[in-house]
Amino acid sequence: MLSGKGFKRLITIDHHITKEENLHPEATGEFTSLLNDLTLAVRIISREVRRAGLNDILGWTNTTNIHGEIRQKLDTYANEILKKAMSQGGHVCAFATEEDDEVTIVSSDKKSKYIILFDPLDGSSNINVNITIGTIFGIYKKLDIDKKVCESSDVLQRGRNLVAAGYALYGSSTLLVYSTGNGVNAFTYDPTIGEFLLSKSNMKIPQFGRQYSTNEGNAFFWDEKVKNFVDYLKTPNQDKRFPYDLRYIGTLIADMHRLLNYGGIYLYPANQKHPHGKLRLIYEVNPLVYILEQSGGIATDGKNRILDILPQQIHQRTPLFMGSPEEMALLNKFLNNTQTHN
Ligand code: AFP
Repeated sequence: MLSGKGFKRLITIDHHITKEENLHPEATGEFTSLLNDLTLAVRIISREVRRAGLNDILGWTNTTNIHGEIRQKLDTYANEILKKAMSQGGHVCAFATEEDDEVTIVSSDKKSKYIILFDPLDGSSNINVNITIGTIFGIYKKLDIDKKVCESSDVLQRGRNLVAAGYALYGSSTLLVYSTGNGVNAFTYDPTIGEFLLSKSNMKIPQFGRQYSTNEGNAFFWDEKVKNFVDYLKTPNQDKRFPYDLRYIGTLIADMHRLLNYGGIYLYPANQKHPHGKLRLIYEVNPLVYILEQSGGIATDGKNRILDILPQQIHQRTPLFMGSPEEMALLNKFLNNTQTHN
């Protein structure tokens, strides 16, 4: 039985969103309403994920997405729910999702000033085996709010222009983590009352950790500097932190959430199989990196800050290195050849 001690104060996500919007005197309430629509979609997806084995929603559809991956039924379901929820309030002018080939223009009303990008269900390969999956979202404003229709430049903005981002994790409980640029807060879903309650406020990534996270099955195809860096993490030295533990779930959000809590480093470098990296920049990587930076972490593609990259197309991929300040500084030494390991 939950004692209630875990929740310092009973703050619902709706209350928190309203409180944050009130920090901006010019706010109209539209953003609050937008986030409320989003959390409604997350509640519905969470319900279906929890019942997935019971109501024939597990398994594959007969279709593939733009990436050539066979769609899971739950992927398609989550995509449809999010699109429905995000289209109904009149605040969204366009959205792009991992599952759709093209951008969808939702409204050409001047009032509709937000652009939403989402990965409806990250970690598809884990769906059928009951391992944590999640939803990622990022929200931008139209570059020129006086213009009616969104243009491709509105959708393809740098991650640093995000006005909010977050993720829902369908794990041992459903957790929603989000930021509007004022720190990172996590809310745990209580299904008996249908509310997300604040469970961690102002989350900060540790300065360093002792875990690395990567698909090491690709190591053969990595650049020598990256191989060298990972070998270094795995080798004991005078520093008790070494050797590092390997932790890899294969659901980016789950790996990122562990990183946020325990520190260390996550890497998905470019390799010969994926010369431009595997992870999708605008709806997968940017929102997570926005959260990570808000918590004090650092993320690059090996050269550039992720949030400074100007996307050229919606399904663009990127290499990704993200983590605590100390591991990222160490990685840079290896990438710049100022440290090696033999
Ligand atoms: P989707 O399931 O949304 O397509 O994303 C999967 C993913 O992008 C990410 O969630 C994983 O961490 C990563 O791929 C796993 O890739 P590997 O299977 O190559 O390790």
